[in-house]
Amino acid sequence: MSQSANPIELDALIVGAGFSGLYQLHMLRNLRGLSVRVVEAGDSVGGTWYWNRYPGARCDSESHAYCYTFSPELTEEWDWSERYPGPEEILRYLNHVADRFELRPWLDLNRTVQSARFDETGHRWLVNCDDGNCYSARFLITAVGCLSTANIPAIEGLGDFSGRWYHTGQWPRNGVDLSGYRVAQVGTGSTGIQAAPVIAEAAAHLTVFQRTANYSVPARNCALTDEVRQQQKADAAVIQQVMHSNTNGHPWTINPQNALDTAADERHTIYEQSWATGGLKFRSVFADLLIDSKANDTAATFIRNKIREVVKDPTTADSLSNIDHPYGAKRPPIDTNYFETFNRDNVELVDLKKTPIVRIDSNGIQTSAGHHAVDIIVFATGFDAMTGSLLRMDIQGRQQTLADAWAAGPANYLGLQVAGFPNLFTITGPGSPSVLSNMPVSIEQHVEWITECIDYVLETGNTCIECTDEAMAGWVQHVNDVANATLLPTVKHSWYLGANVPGKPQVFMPYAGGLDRYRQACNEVAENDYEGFTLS
Ligand code: N01
Repeated sequence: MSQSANPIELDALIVGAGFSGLYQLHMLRNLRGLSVRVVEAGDSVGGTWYWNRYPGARCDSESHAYCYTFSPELTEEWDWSERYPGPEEILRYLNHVADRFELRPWLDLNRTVQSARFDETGHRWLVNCDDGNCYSARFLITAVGCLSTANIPAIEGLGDFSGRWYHTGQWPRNGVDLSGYRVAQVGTGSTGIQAAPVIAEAAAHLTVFQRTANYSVPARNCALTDEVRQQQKADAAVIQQVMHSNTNGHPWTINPQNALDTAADERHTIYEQSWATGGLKFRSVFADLLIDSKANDTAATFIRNKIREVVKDPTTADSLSNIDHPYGAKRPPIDTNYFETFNRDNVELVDLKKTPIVRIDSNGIQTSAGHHAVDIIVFATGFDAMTGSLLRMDIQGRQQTLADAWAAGPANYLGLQVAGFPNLFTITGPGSPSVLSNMPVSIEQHVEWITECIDYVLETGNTCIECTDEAMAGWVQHVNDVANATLLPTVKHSWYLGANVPGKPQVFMPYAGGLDRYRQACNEVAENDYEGFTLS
Protein backbone atom coordinates (compact mmCIF):
# COMPACT_ATOMS: atom_id res chain seq x y z
CA MET A 1 0.00 0.00 0.00
CA SER A 2 1.48 3.33 -0.97
CA GLN A 3 1.28 5.97 1.72
CA SER A 4 0.95 9.68 1.57
CA ALA A 5 3.87 11.48 3.26
CA ASN A 6 1.64 13.41 5.65
CA PRO A 7 -1.23 11.37 6.92
CA ILE A 8 -3.96 13.21 8.83
CA GLU A 9 -3.46 12.15 12.47
CA LEU A 10 -6.64 11.24 14.32
CA ASP A 11 -7.92 9.44 17.36
CA ALA A 12 -10.62 7.81 15.25
CA LEU A 13 -11.57 7.56 11.61
CA ILE A 14 -15.15 6.68 10.74
CA VAL A 15 -16.11 5.41 7.30
CA GLY A 16 -19.60 6.39 6.14
CA ALA A 17 -21.87 9.36 6.90
CA GLY A 18 -25.24 7.67 7.32
CA PHE A 19 -27.12 7.17 10.58
CA SER A 20 -24.17 5.28 12.16
CA GLY A 21 -21.34 7.50 11.07
CA LEU A 22 -23.04 10.73 12.12
CA TYR A 23 -23.93 9.49 15.59
CA GLN A 24 -20.48 7.96 16.11
CA LEU A 25 -18.93 11.28 15.12
CA HIS A 26 -21.19 13.16 17.54
CA MET A 27 -20.33 10.79 20.39
CA LEU A 28 -16.57 10.73 19.91
CA ARG A 29 -15.99 14.31 18.86
CA ASN A 30 -18.69 16.38 20.56
CA LEU A 31 -19.14 14.35 23.73
CA ARG A 32 -15.63 12.93 24.19
CA GLY A 33 -13.49 15.60 22.55
CA LEU A 34 -11.48 13.17 20.45
CA SER A 35 -10.07 14.10 17.05
CA VAL A 36 -12.30 12.37 14.55
CA ARG A 37 -13.13 12.54 10.86
CA VAL A 38 -15.68 10.80 8.69
CA VAL A 39 -14.80 9.69 5.17
CA GLU A 40 -17.82 9.51 2.88
CA ALA A 41 -17.97 8.54 -0.80
CA GLY A 42 -21.09 10.61 -1.49
CA ASP A 43 -21.17 14.38 -1.70
CA SER A 44 -23.46 14.64 1.29
CA VAL A 45 -24.68 12.75 4.33
CA GLY A 46 -27.32 10.02 4.14
CA GLY A 47 -25.62 6.66 3.60
CA THR A 48 -28.15 4.12 2.33
CA TRP A 49 -30.65 6.88 1.71
CA TYR A 50 -28.19 8.90 -0.31
CA TRP A 51 -27.92 6.07 -2.84
CA ASN A 52 -31.35 4.42 -2.75
CA ARG A 53 -33.58 6.99 -4.45
CA TYR A 54 -35.36 4.64 -6.83
CA PRO A 55 -39.05 5.22 -7.66
CA GLY A 56 -41.21 4.25 -4.69
CA ALA A 57 -38.30 4.13 -2.21
CA ARG A 58 -39.60 4.45 1.29
CA CYS A 59 -38.54 3.24 4.69
CA ASP A 60 -40.35 0.17 5.99
CA SER A 61 -39.91 1.30 9.59
CA GLU A 62 -42.33 3.94 10.84
CA SER A 63 -40.99 7.47 10.82
CA HIS A 64 -41.33 8.18 14.55
CA ALA A 65 -39.22 5.05 15.19
CA TYR A 66 -36.78 5.41 12.30
CA CYS A 67 -34.76 8.16 13.89
CA TYR A 68 -32.32 8.86 16.69
CA THR A 69 -33.51 8.69 20.26
CA PHE A 70 -30.40 10.06 21.97
CA SER A 71 -31.60 13.66 21.97
CA PRO A 72 -35.07 14.49 23.39
CA GLU A 73 -34.71 17.98 21.88
CA LEU A 74 -34.18 16.48 18.42
CA THR A 75 -37.22 14.22 18.87
CA GLU A 76 -39.29 17.18 19.99
CA GLU A 77 -38.31 19.56 17.21
CA TRP A 78 -38.51 17.22 14.20
CA ASP A 79 -41.86 16.70 12.44
CA TRP A 80 -42.31 13.67 10.17
CA SER A 81 -44.88 14.10 7.45
CA GLU A 82 -45.87 10.50 6.71
CA ARG A 83 -46.18 7.17 8.49
CA TYR A 84 -43.20 5.89 6.45
CA PRO A 85 -40.60 8.44 5.38
CA GLY A 86 -39.20 8.58 1.84
CA PRO A 87 -35.53 9.20 1.03
CA GLU A 88 -35.94 12.97 0.60
CA GLU A 89 -37.40 13.36 4.07
CA ILE A 90 -34.80 11.06 5.69
CA LEU A 91 -32.06 13.02 3.93
CA ARG A 92 -33.55 16.28 5.21
CA TYR A 93 -33.55 14.79 8.71
CA LEU A 94 -29.92 13.63 8.51
CA ASN A 95 -28.85 16.99 7.11
CA HIS A 96 -30.65 18.66 10.00
CA VAL A 97 -28.76 16.38 12.40
CA ALA A 98 -25.46 17.27 10.71
CA ASP A 99 -26.22 20.98 11.15
CA ARG A 100 -27.76 20.81 14.60
CA PHE A 101 -24.82 18.93 16.09
CA GLU A 102 -22.26 20.87 14.04
CA LEU A 103 -20.86 17.78 12.38
CA ARG A 104 -20.11 19.15 8.92
CA PRO A 105 -16.55 20.41 9.55
CA TRP A 106 -15.47 16.82 10.25
CA LEU A 107 -16.96 15.24 7.14
CA ASP A 108 -14.55 14.46 4.32
CA LEU A 109 -16.99 14.01 1.45
CA ASN A 110 -16.42 12.68 -2.07
CA ARG A 111 -13.67 10.47 -0.71
CA THR A 112 -13.54 6.68 -0.80
CA VAL A 113 -11.38 4.42 1.31
CA GLN A 114 -9.18 2.28 -0.89
CA SER A 115 -7.18 0.41 1.71
CA ALA A 116 -6.56 0.25 5.43
CA ARG A 117 -3.58 -1.35 7.14
CA PHE A 118 -2.92 -1.90 10.83
CA ASP A 119 0.50 -0.63 11.79
CA GLU A 120 1.87 -3.00 14.40
CA THR A 121 4.50 -0.62 15.76
CA GLY A 122 2.35 2.42 16.32
CA HIS A 123 -0.91 0.53 16.95
CA ARG A 124 -2.60 2.72 14.39
CA TRP A 125 -4.68 2.26 11.28
CA LEU A 126 -3.20 3.75 8.12
CA VAL A 127 -5.96 4.46 5.67
CA ASN A 128 -5.52 5.45 2.04
CA CYS A 129 -8.23 7.11 -0.03
CA ASP A 130 -8.91 7.38 -3.73
CA ASP A 131 -8.00 11.08 -3.88
CA GLY A 132 -4.52 10.52 -2.43
CA ASN A 133 -5.39 11.54 1.11
CA CYS A 134 -4.20 9.33 3.94
CA TYR A 135 -5.16 9.07 7.60
CA SER A 136 -3.43 7.60 10.60
CA ALA A 137 -5.98 6.80 13.30
CA ARG A 138 -5.88 4.92 16.58
CA PHE A 139 -9.36 3.52 15.97
CA LEU A 140 -11.03 2.66 12.68
CA ILE A 141 -14.81 2.45 12.79
CA THR A 142 -16.79 1.26 9.81
CA ALA A 143 -20.26 2.77 9.42
CA VAL A 144 -20.76 1.52 5.89
CA GLY A 145 -24.26 0.04 6.21
CA CYS A 146 -25.35 -3.50 5.48
CA LEU A 147 -26.92 -2.91 2.09
CA SER A 148 -24.59 -0.63 0.20
CA THR A 149 -22.82 -2.74 -2.41
CA ALA A 150 -25.06 -3.26 -5.43
CA ASN A 151 -25.52 -6.79 -6.74
CA ILE A 152 -25.74 -6.48 -10.51
CA PRO A 153 -26.41 -9.89 -12.00
CA ALA A 154 -24.00 -11.14 -14.65
CA ILE A 155 -26.67 -11.80 -17.26
CA GLU A 156 -25.18 -12.65 -20.62
CA GLY A 157 -25.48 -9.84 -23.16
CA LEU A 158 -26.01 -6.91 -20.75
CA GLY A 159 -23.12 -5.15 -22.47
CA ASP A 160 -24.99 -5.40 -25.78
CA PHE A 161 -28.09 -3.61 -24.48
CA SER A 162 -28.58 -0.38 -26.39
CA GLY A 163 -31.06 1.11 -23.94
CA ARG A 164 -30.30 2.44 -20.45
CA TRP A 165 -30.05 0.31 -17.32
CA TYR A 166 -29.92 1.17 -13.63
CA HIS A 167 -29.53 -0.56 -10.30
CA THR A 168 -31.98 0.69 -7.68
CA GLY A 169 -29.19 1.11 -5.13
CA GLN A 170 -27.23 3.42 -7.44
CA TRP A 171 -30.15 5.46 -8.69
CA PRO A 172 -29.19 8.74 -10.43
CA ARG A 173 -29.54 11.65 -8.10
CA ASN A 174 -31.68 13.65 -10.49
CA GLY A 175 -34.01 10.75 -11.11
CA VAL A 176 -34.80 8.94 -14.33
CA ASP A 177 -37.61 10.00 -16.63
CA LEU A 178 -39.50 6.76 -17.29
CA SER A 179 -42.53 8.34 -18.94
CA GLY A 180 -43.42 6.80 -22.25
CA TYR A 181 -40.74 4.10 -22.05
CA ARG A 182 -40.98 0.33 -22.00
CA VAL A 183 -39.36 -0.70 -18.73
CA ALA A 184 -38.15 -4.09 -17.52
CA GLN A 185 -37.77 -4.60 -13.80
CA VAL A 186 -35.70 -7.56 -12.65
CA GLY A 187 -36.21 -8.52 -9.01
CA THR A 188 -39.12 -8.65 -6.60
CA GLY A 189 -37.58 -8.19 -3.16
CA SER A 190 -38.49 -5.32 -0.82
CA THR A 191 -37.11 -2.84 -3.34
CA GLY A 192 -38.80 -4.25 -6.44
CA ILE A 193 -42.09 -4.48 -4.59
CA GLN A 194 -41.85 -0.79 -3.70
CA ALA A 195 -40.69 0.24 -7.16
CA ALA A 196 -43.08 -1.61 -9.51
CA PRO A 197 -46.29 0.33 -8.68
CA VAL A 198 -44.54 3.68 -9.12
CA ILE A 199 -42.71 2.66 -12.30
CA ALA A 200 -45.99 1.31 -13.73
CA GLU A 201 -47.63 4.71 -13.28
CA ALA A 202 -44.89 6.49 -15.20
CA ALA A 203 -43.86 3.99 -17.86
CA ALA A 204 -45.66 3.14 -21.09
CA HIS A 205 -45.22 -0.51 -20.20
CA LEU A 206 -43.65 -2.42 -17.32
CA THR A 207 -42.51 -6.03 -17.47
CA VAL A 208 -41.65 -7.47 -14.05
CA PHE A 209 -39.22 -10.41 -14.16
CA GLN A 210 -39.84 -12.50 -11.04
CA ARG A 211 -37.43 -15.25 -10.08
CA THR A 212 -38.87 -15.99 -6.64
CA ALA A 213 -42.39 -15.02 -5.66
CA ASN A 214 -42.55 -12.99 -2.47
CA TYR A 215 -44.97 -12.25 0.33
CA SER A 216 -45.95 -8.67 0.92
CA VAL A 217 -48.24 -6.95 3.40
CA PRO A 218 -49.84 -3.54 2.73
CA ALA A 219 -47.82 -0.72 4.27
CA ARG A 220 -50.89 1.52 4.69
CA ASN A 221 -48.83 4.64 4.36
CA CYS A 222 -50.60 7.88 5.21
CA ALA A 223 -49.93 11.51 6.04
CA LEU A 224 -49.47 12.12 9.76
CA THR A 225 -51.90 14.58 11.27
CA ASP A 226 -50.80 17.15 13.86
CA GLU A 227 -52.75 15.18 16.42
CA VAL A 228 -50.85 11.94 15.69
CA ARG A 229 -47.53 13.75 15.73
CA GLN A 230 -48.31 15.40 19.06
CA GLN A 231 -49.33 12.08 20.56
CA GLN A 232 -46.14 10.41 19.30
CA LYS A 233 -44.10 13.17 20.90
CA ALA A 234 -46.05 13.03 24.14
CA ASP A 235 -45.49 9.25 24.24
CA ALA A 236 -41.90 9.40 22.99
CA ALA A 237 -40.27 8.28 26.24
CA VAL A 238 -42.52 5.23 26.51
CA ILE A 239 -42.21 4.38 22.80
CA GLN A 240 -38.43 4.62 22.99
CA GLN A 241 -38.35 2.50 26.11
CA VAL A 242 -40.22 -0.23 24.19
CA MET A 243 -37.86 0.05 21.20
CA HIS A 244 -34.81 -0.18 23.46
CA SER A 245 -35.97 -3.19 25.39
CA ASN A 246 -37.59 -5.50 22.85
CA THR A 247 -36.44 -8.04 20.28
CA ASN A 248 -36.77 -6.02 17.11
CA GLY A 249 -36.21 -2.33 17.97
CA HIS A 250 -39.61 -1.41 16.55
CA PRO A 251 -42.19 0.44 18.65
CA TRP A 252 -44.14 -2.73 19.40
CA THR A 253 -43.59 -6.07 21.06
CA ILE A 254 -44.27 -9.49 19.57
CA ASN A 255 -47.66 -10.88 20.55
CA PRO A 256 -46.83 -13.66 23.08
CA GLN A 257 -49.76 -15.74 21.79
CA ASN A 258 -48.95 -18.71 19.53
CA ALA A 259 -50.77 -19.08 16.20
CA LEU A 260 -51.11 -22.81 16.80
CA ASP A 261 -52.71 -22.28 20.22
CA THR A 262 -55.33 -19.99 18.70
CA ALA A 263 -58.64 -21.21 17.28
CA ALA A 264 -58.81 -20.89 13.49
CA ASP A 265 -61.58 -18.25 13.52
CA GLU A 266 -59.85 -16.07 16.07
CA ARG A 267 -56.53 -16.47 14.27
CA HIS A 268 -58.12 -15.36 11.02
CA THR A 269 -59.64 -12.32 12.71
CA ILE A 270 -56.24 -11.39 14.15
CA TYR A 271 -54.61 -11.73 10.71
CA GLU A 272 -57.36 -9.59 9.16
CA GLN A 273 -56.90 -6.90 11.80
CA SER A 274 -53.16 -6.92 11.32
CA TRP A 275 -53.56 -6.81 7.52
CA ALA A 276 -55.79 -3.75 7.93
CA THR A 277 -53.23 -2.06 10.20
CA GLY A 278 -50.45 -2.92 7.75
CA GLY A 279 -46.70 -2.74 8.05
CA LEU A 280 -43.89 -4.90 9.40
CA LYS A 281 -45.88 -5.48 12.59
CA PHE A 282 -47.69 -8.27 10.72
CA ARG A 283 -44.54 -10.33 11.30
CA SER A 284 -45.07 -10.00 15.08
CA VAL A 285 -48.72 -10.98 15.13
CA PHE A 286 -47.97 -14.38 16.72
CA ALA A 287 -44.98 -15.60 18.71
CA ASP A 288 -44.38 -18.87 16.86
CA LEU A 289 -44.38 -17.67 13.23
CA LEU A 290 -40.63 -17.78 12.79
CA ILE A 291 -39.94 -20.88 14.83
CA ASP A 292 -42.64 -23.35 13.84
CA SER A 293 -43.33 -24.15 10.20
CA LYS A 294 -46.94 -25.17 10.87
CA ALA A 295 -47.60 -21.84 12.58
CA ASN A 296 -45.87 -20.10 9.70
CA ASP A 297 -48.11 -21.92 7.22
CA THR A 298 -51.15 -20.19 8.72
CA ALA A 299 -49.71 -16.74 7.96
CA ALA A 300 -48.38 -17.86 4.57
CA THR A 301 -51.76 -19.25 3.54
CA PHE A 302 -53.51 -16.07 4.66
CA ILE A 303 -51.22 -13.91 2.49
CA ARG A 304 -51.39 -16.25 -0.52
CA ASN A 305 -55.18 -16.04 -0.38
CA LYS A 306 -55.00 -12.25 -0.24
CA ILE A 307 -52.81 -12.24 -3.36
CA ARG A 308 -55.30 -14.44 -5.20
CA GLU A 309 -58.18 -12.18 -4.12
CA VAL A 310 -56.43 -9.08 -5.47
CA VAL A 311 -54.88 -10.30 -8.73
CA LYS A 312 -57.48 -10.83 -11.44
CA ASP A 313 -55.54 -12.85 -14.02
CA PRO A 314 -55.38 -16.43 -12.66
CA THR A 315 -52.01 -17.30 -14.24
CA THR A 316 -50.43 -14.14 -12.86
CA ALA A 317 -52.06 -14.77 -9.47
CA ASP A 318 -50.62 -18.30 -9.46
CA SER A 319 -47.12 -17.07 -10.24
CA LEU A 320 -47.30 -14.33 -7.59
CA SER A 321 -48.64 -16.61 -4.88
CA ASN A 322 -46.46 -19.64 -5.66
CA ILE A 323 -44.06 -18.73 -2.85
CA ASP A 324 -41.43 -21.30 -1.94
CA HIS A 325 -40.32 -20.19 1.53
CA PRO A 326 -41.85 -19.50 4.95
CA TYR A 327 -43.31 -16.04 5.55
CA GLY A 328 -40.74 -13.75 7.19
CA ALA A 329 -37.83 -16.15 6.63
CA LYS A 330 -36.65 -13.76 3.93
CA ARG A 331 -36.97 -10.07 4.81
CA PRO A 332 -40.74 -9.48 4.49
CA PRO A 333 -41.59 -6.57 2.19
CA ILE A 334 -44.44 -4.16 2.73
CA ASP A 335 -46.06 -2.37 -0.18
CA THR A 336 -48.42 0.19 -1.59
CA ASN A 337 -50.54 -1.45 -4.31
CA TYR A 338 -47.94 -4.02 -5.39
CA PHE A 339 -50.30 -6.88 -6.23
CA GLU A 340 -52.92 -4.42 -7.55
CA THR A 341 -50.33 -3.22 -10.06
CA PHE A 342 -50.63 -6.51 -11.96
CA ASN A 343 -54.25 -5.65 -12.78
CA ARG A 344 -53.07 -2.70 -14.88
CA ASP A 345 -53.17 -3.03 -18.67
CA ASN A 346 -49.59 -1.81 -18.99
CA VAL A 347 -48.05 -4.35 -16.59
CA GLU A 348 -46.97 -7.90 -17.29
CA LEU A 349 -45.35 -10.52 -15.06
CA VAL A 350 -42.73 -12.90 -16.41
CA ASP A 351 -42.31 -15.93 -14.19
CA LEU A 352 -38.64 -16.84 -14.49
CA LYS A 353 -39.24 -20.15 -12.72
CA LYS A 354 -41.23 -21.18 -15.80
CA THR A 355 -39.36 -19.21 -18.46
CA PRO A 356 -35.85 -18.19 -17.34
CA ILE A 357 -33.85 -15.35 -18.85
CA VAL A 358 -31.61 -16.64 -21.62
CA ARG A 359 -29.79 -13.42 -22.42
CA ILE A 360 -30.09 -9.70 -22.87
CA ASP A 361 -29.66 -8.37 -26.39
CA SER A 362 -29.50 -4.92 -27.89
CA ASN A 363 -33.19 -4.20 -27.52
CA GLY A 364 -34.48 -6.29 -24.69
CA ILE A 365 -34.58 -9.47 -22.66
CA GLN A 366 -34.84 -12.94 -24.17
CA THR A 367 -36.43 -15.65 -22.03
CA SER A 368 -36.89 -19.30 -22.91
CA ALA A 369 -40.41 -18.40 -24.05
CA GLY A 370 -39.89 -15.22 -26.08
CA HIS A 371 -38.39 -11.77 -26.44
CA HIS A 372 -39.38 -8.67 -24.42
CA ALA A 373 -38.39 -5.46 -26.18
CA VAL A 374 -37.63 -2.74 -23.62
CA ASP A 375 -35.98 0.69 -23.50
CA ILE A 376 -34.87 0.67 -19.86
CA ILE A 377 -33.89 -2.14 -17.47
CA VAL A 378 -34.19 -1.58 -13.72
CA PHE A 379 -32.22 -4.07 -11.66
CA ALA A 380 -33.88 -4.37 -8.25
CA THR A 381 -31.52 -7.25 -7.60
CA GLY A 382 -30.29 -6.43 -4.13
CA PHE A 383 -26.88 -6.19 -2.56
CA ASP A 384 -23.71 -7.99 -1.65
CA ALA A 385 -25.12 -7.59 1.82
CA MET A 386 -23.35 -7.15 5.15
CA THR A 387 -19.83 -8.05 4.02
CA GLY A 388 -19.56 -6.48 0.54
CA SER A 389 -18.89 -2.93 1.71
CA LEU A 390 -16.40 -4.07 4.36
CA LEU A 391 -14.40 -6.28 2.04
CA ARG A 392 -14.08 -3.76 -0.75
CA MET A 393 -12.08 -1.49 1.59
CA ASP A 394 -9.12 -3.88 1.41
CA ILE A 395 -8.58 -4.03 5.17
CA GLN A 396 -5.28 -5.58 6.24
CA GLY A 397 -5.01 -6.66 9.89
CA ARG A 398 -2.06 -7.95 11.86
CA GLN A 399 -1.40 -10.91 9.58
CA GLN A 400 -3.98 -11.11 6.86
CA THR A 401 -6.63 -9.21 4.95
CA LEU A 402 -10.24 -9.25 6.05
CA ALA A 403 -11.05 -10.98 2.76
CA ASP A 404 -8.71 -13.84 3.71
CA ALA A 405 -9.95 -13.93 7.30
CA TRP A 406 -13.52 -14.20 6.00
CA ALA A 407 -12.83 -16.51 3.07
CA ALA A 408 -15.23 -19.07 4.59
CA GLY A 409 -17.73 -16.39 5.68
CA PRO A 410 -17.73 -13.60 8.26
CA ALA A 411 -16.52 -14.42 11.77
CA ASN A 412 -16.30 -11.89 14.58
CA TYR A 413 -17.06 -11.21 18.22
CA LEU A 414 -20.41 -9.55 19.01
CA GLY A 415 -20.59 -8.46 15.37
CA LEU A 416 -18.19 -5.72 16.41
CA GLN A 417 -14.61 -6.93 16.19
CA VAL A 418 -12.53 -9.47 14.31
CA ALA A 419 -9.56 -11.25 15.91
CA GLY A 420 -6.36 -10.04 14.26
CA PHE A 421 -7.86 -6.61 13.51
CA PRO A 422 -7.23 -4.59 16.67
CA ASN A 423 -9.04 -1.29 17.19
CA LEU A 424 -11.32 -1.94 14.23
CA PHE A 425 -15.03 -1.73 15.06
CA THR A 426 -17.79 -2.62 12.61
CA ILE A 427 -21.11 -0.88 13.32
CA THR A 428 -24.00 -3.21 12.43
CA GLY A 429 -21.52 -5.82 11.27
CA PRO A 430 -22.47 -9.41 10.47
CA GLY A 431 -23.13 -11.28 13.71
CA SER A 432 -25.18 -8.37 15.10
CA PRO A 433 -28.99 -7.89 14.89
CA SER A 434 -28.77 -5.04 12.33
CA VAL A 435 -31.02 -5.98 9.39
CA LEU A 436 -33.29 -8.09 11.59
CA SER A 437 -34.08 -5.04 13.68
CA ASN A 438 -35.11 -1.42 13.34
CA MET A 439 -31.73 -0.10 12.20
CA PRO A 440 -31.40 3.23 14.06
CA VAL A 441 -32.01 1.48 17.39
CA SER A 442 -29.32 -1.11 16.66
CA ILE A 443 -27.02 1.65 15.48
CA GLU A 444 -27.43 3.66 18.68
CA GLN A 445 -26.67 0.57 20.77
CA HIS A 446 -23.50 -0.14 18.76
CA VAL A 447 -22.26 3.44 18.75
CA GLU A 448 -22.76 3.81 22.50
CA TRP A 449 -21.05 0.48 23.21
CA ILE A 450 -18.08 1.33 20.96
CA THR A 451 -17.75 4.76 22.57
CA GLU A 452 -17.66 3.29 26.06
CA CYS A 453 -15.21 0.64 24.91
CA ILE A 454 -12.89 3.34 23.57
CA ASP A 455 -13.28 5.22 26.88
CA TYR A 456 -12.16 2.08 28.66
CA VAL A 457 -9.12 1.57 26.42
CA LEU A 458 -8.00 5.16 26.90
CA GLU A 459 -8.80 5.36 30.62
CA THR A 460 -6.81 2.19 31.31
CA GLY A 461 -3.81 3.68 29.50
CA ASN A 462 -3.88 1.16 26.66
CA THR A 463 -3.54 1.73 22.95
CA CYS A 464 -5.00 -1.46 21.60
CA ILE A 465 -8.06 -3.67 22.04
CA GLU A 466 -8.56 -6.91 20.18
CA CYS A 467 -10.94 -9.79 20.62
CA THR A 468 -9.52 -13.25 21.20
CA ASP A 469 -9.87 -16.17 18.78
CA GLU A 470 -11.76 -18.09 21.48
CA ALA A 471 -14.28 -15.32 22.08
CA MET A 472 -14.82 -15.00 18.34
CA ALA A 473 -15.32 -18.76 17.87
CA GLY A 474 -17.81 -18.79 20.75
CA TRP A 475 -19.80 -15.91 19.26
CA VAL A 476 -19.86 -17.48 15.79
CA GLN A 477 -21.22 -20.68 17.35
CA HIS A 478 -23.86 -18.69 19.26
CA VAL A 479 -24.91 -16.79 16.10
CA ASN A 480 -25.36 -20.12 14.31
CA ASP A 481 -27.22 -21.68 17.23
CA VAL A 482 -29.76 -18.87 17.56
CA ALA A 483 -30.32 -18.77 13.79
CA ASN A 484 -30.81 -22.53 13.66
CA ALA A 485 -33.52 -22.27 16.30
CA THR A 486 -35.59 -20.29 13.75
CA LEU A 487 -36.88 -20.88 10.22
CA LEU A 488 -34.57 -18.15 8.84
CA PRO A 489 -31.69 -20.35 7.62
CA THR A 490 -34.11 -22.76 5.90
CA VAL A 491 -34.32 -20.37 2.93
CA LYS A 492 -31.40 -21.36 0.82
CA HIS A 493 -31.55 -18.43 -1.64
CA SER A 494 -31.71 -15.65 0.94
CA TRP A 495 -29.29 -12.71 1.08
CA TYR A 496 -29.18 -13.28 4.86
CA LEU A 497 -27.04 -16.31 3.88
CA GLY A 498 -25.12 -14.58 1.11
CA ALA A 499 -26.73 -16.94 -1.39
CA ASN A 500 -27.71 -14.12 -3.78
CA VAL A 501 -24.09 -13.41 -4.76
CA PRO A 502 -22.40 -16.08 -6.87
CA GLY A 503 -19.37 -17.53 -5.09
CA LYS A 504 -20.09 -15.87 -1.73
CA PRO A 505 -19.66 -18.25 1.22
CA GLN A 506 -23.05 -19.22 2.60
CA VAL A 507 -23.17 -18.37 6.27
CA PHE A 508 -26.21 -16.99 8.08
CA MET A 509 -24.97 -13.47 8.80
CA PRO A 510 -27.29 -11.42 11.05
CA TYR A 511 -27.80 -12.22 14.75
CA ALA A 512 -31.26 -13.78 15.08
CA GLY A 513 -31.35 -14.01 18.88
CA GLY A 514 -33.05 -10.63 19.26
CA LEU A 515 -31.82 -7.14 20.01
CA ASP A 516 -32.71 -7.43 23.71
CA ARG A 517 -30.60 -10.56 24.16
CA TYR A 518 -27.82 -9.09 22.08
CA ARG A 519 -27.82 -5.87 24.10
CA GLN A 520 -27.55 -7.89 27.29
CA ALA A 521 -24.63 -9.93 25.90
CA CYS A 522 -22.77 -6.72 24.97
CA ASN A 523 -23.48 -5.15 28.36
CA GLU A 524 -22.21 -8.23 30.20
CA VAL A 525 -18.98 -8.21 28.20
CA ALA A 526 -18.41 -4.55 29.12
CA GLU A 527 -19.35 -5.07 32.78
CA ASN A 528 -16.86 -7.94 32.96
CA ASP A 529 -13.98 -5.66 31.95
CA TYR A 530 -14.39 -6.42 28.26
CA GLU A 531 -14.33 -10.15 28.63
CA GLY A 532 -13.17 -11.81 25.43
CA PHE A 533 -10.91 -8.90 24.50
CA THR A 534 -7.23 -8.37 25.24
CA LEU A 535 -5.86 -4.92 25.88
CA SER A 536 -2.29 -3.85 25.35
O1 N01 B 1 -32.95 -7.05 -2.66
P1 N01 B 1 -33.29 -8.59 -2.44
P2 N01 B 1 -33.83 -5.76 -2.34
N1 N01 B 1 -32.22 -12.81 -12.12
O2 N01 B 1 -31.99 -9.30 -2.47
C1 N01 B 1 -33.90 -11.01 -7.69
C2 N01 B 1 -33.71 -3.65 2.46
N2 N01 B 1 -34.70 -2.71 1.98
O3 N01 B 1 -33.05 -4.58 -2.80
O4 N01 B 1 -35.30 -14.08 -4.60
C3 N01 B 1 -33.47 -12.57 -11.69
O5 N01 B 1 -34.17 -8.80 -1.29
C4 N01 B 1 -34.08 -11.84 -6.44
O6 N01 B 1 -34.62 -13.10 -6.77
P3 N01 B 1 -34.40 -14.37 -5.77
C5 N01 B 1 -34.40 -4.85 3.05
O7 N01 B 1 -33.70 -5.31 4.17
C6 N01 B 1 -35.22 -1.92 2.91
O8 N01 B 1 -35.19 -5.93 -2.81
O9 N01 B 1 -32.95 -14.32 -5.38
N3 N01 B 1 -33.76 -12.10 -10.48
C7 N01 B 1 -35.02 -10.94 -5.65
O10 N01 B 1 -36.33 -11.03 -6.13
C8 N01 B 1 -34.31 -5.81 1.91
O11 N01 B 1 -34.47 -7.14 2.25
C9 N01 B 1 -36.14 -1.03 2.56
O12 N01 B 1 -34.75 -15.53 -6.57
C10 N01 B 1 -32.74 -11.84 -9.67
C11 N01 B 1 -34.48 -9.55 -5.99
O13 N01 B 1 -33.78 -9.68 -7.21
C12 N01 B 1 -32.96 -5.48 1.37
O14 N01 B 1 -32.92 -4.07 1.39
C13 N01 B 1 -36.58 -0.94 1.25
C14 N01 B 1 -31.40 -12.06 -10.06
C15 N01 B 1 -33.51 -9.05 -4.96
O15 N01 B 1 -34.14 -8.96 -3.73
C16 N01 B 1 -32.70 -5.94 -0.03
O16 N01 B 1 -33.88 -5.75 -0.79
C17 N01 B 1 -36.03 -1.76 0.30
C18 N01 B 1 -31.17 -12.57 -11.35
N4 N01 B 1 -29.94 -12.85 -11.78
C19 N01 B 1 -35.08 -2.64 0.68
N5 N01 B 1 -30.60 -11.71 -9.03
C20 N01 B 1 -36.65 -0.17 3.64
O17 N01 B 1 -37.71 0.29 3.58
C21 N01 B 1 -31.42 -11.29 -8.04
N6 N01 B 1 -32.70 -11.37 -8.43
C22 N01 B 1 -35.84 0.14 4.82
